[in-house]
Amino acid sequence: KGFFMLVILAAVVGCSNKQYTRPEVKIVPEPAKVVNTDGVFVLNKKTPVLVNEDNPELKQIAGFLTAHLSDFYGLNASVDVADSPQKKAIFIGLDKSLNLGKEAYNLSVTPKQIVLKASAPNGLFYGVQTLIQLLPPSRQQLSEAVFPAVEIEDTPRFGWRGMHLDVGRHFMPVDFVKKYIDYIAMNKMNVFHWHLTEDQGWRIEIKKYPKLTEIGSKRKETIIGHAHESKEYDGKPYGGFYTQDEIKDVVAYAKARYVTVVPEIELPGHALAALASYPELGCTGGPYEVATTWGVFDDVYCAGKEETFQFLEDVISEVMPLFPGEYFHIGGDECPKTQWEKCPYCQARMKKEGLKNEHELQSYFVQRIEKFLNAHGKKMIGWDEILEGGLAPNATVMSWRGEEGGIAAAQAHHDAVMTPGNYCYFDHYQADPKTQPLAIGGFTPLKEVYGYEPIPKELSAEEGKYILGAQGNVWTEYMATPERVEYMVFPRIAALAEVVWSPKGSRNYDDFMNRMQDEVKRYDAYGINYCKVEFQ
Ligand code: TNX
Repeated sequence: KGFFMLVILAAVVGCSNKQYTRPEVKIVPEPAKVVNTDGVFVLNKKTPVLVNEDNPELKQIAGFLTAHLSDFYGLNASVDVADSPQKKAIFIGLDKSLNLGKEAYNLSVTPKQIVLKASAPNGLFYGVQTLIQLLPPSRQQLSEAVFPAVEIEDTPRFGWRGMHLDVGRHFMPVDFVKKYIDYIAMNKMNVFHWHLTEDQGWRIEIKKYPKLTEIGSKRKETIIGHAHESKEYDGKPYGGFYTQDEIKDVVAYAKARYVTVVPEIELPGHALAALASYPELGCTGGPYEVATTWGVFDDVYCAGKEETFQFLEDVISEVMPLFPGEYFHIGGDECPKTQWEKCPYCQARMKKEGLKNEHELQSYFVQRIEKFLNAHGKKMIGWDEILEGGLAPNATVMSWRGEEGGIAAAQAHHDAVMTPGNYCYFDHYQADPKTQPLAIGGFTPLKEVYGYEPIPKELSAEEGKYILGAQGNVWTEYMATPERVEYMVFPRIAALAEVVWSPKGSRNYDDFMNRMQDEVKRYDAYGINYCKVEFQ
């Protein structure tokens, strides 16, 4: 009988200690090392978030966590300063002596406390992204939030984890560009490649050349449907551009989320909007019109005239200071040589410089621009056509026509970023076209993206080091709205994030899809318009 009483007593004591089920750890992208341990850490209304230095950057990082706690669960945690981890607190500590990589972090969640440490703020920011993913994926009012106990040591596989956005074909408002940066950051990606100029629109204010936006940012109408099967236009004028103040605002927003913005000013091709604004920059002198259809156009910057280079150097001089990152993208893709072949200025230039063909003329063009960029402390990056006719001495190659460009670059000991169409083009269909909104073509479902390996097997271990990483490209010919961009980007961005972040050996599609079940709930909570075909 006495024994029976004891059991009851024990049960009563036990019950007064609330029981928590340990949530499953489901992080995307999968961290480098995860050890599941027993128990949970319970955050309540009194749990503080501590940072170990009284500085705005650390407080801002902690602020991303407290903002999530309040936005998702109505829990208002305070941010305070403390030298060392405390019981019943979340501690975010910058510790240079740890000697971790800049983007690496260690996270320990025990029933007693949470300790996040990194050698640089970047790592702490990614640790916070992980902490957010340990919490319930849906919005709900809570008095307590439960974290599963876990030990995580995490570091990215690649340094260039990029997403591109073409705002030339369709302009995307500043508010959406910021959301896009949020999406990049929450996937632990770190480069936003902003494609700012196109045949169909020039989207960045240049004070010295006001016509670029007065004329070049507007087109008289837009083609409906596929260019090759439709000549029907919507009859509506279309336009938009970013002021330099807006650009600065976006760049600062990205910086706070550890995203570097790489601007792209296209040359020598995809330049009709610029030529429509300043016709003297073309071989024939125009007149030209901002393009109203998609494709590749014969009229490009004249490579013979000095004023072309003066113009581009002036433009670049205004753009460079707006973007503190080290890379400047000069395009370089799809430049037909038809006008150059007929142009007396271009032919005279070729003769004077001893250039054998128009590919060498393009190479001359790009190398001149590279010299200018390098002299101003910038590294040049361009699409893989810049390999043709001789690669500029310090150039980084963005390999889009398959992997060949990246392979050639790495073998020549040049850096490369991999963006092959078959895996990284998010303008392709992701499911049966019959069930999908109109897209440019191609077929790149989620699983295909997930299966991508950025280091081509053709490369030796030494050459493989020149592969900086990979990037998803989002060309917007058939994406007229932010909602459509979201649809094409999600969930494929998550697959690519894992490709560039997680260790090669840990990749497992079924496991990824299991973790994605929570991630898509988060998409719902954020109101992201993602493609649901794989989640029904
Ligand atoms: C080729 S990818 C282009 C873009 C188009 C895209 C459509 C690249 C460097 N150039 O101008 O939008 O195909 O997929």
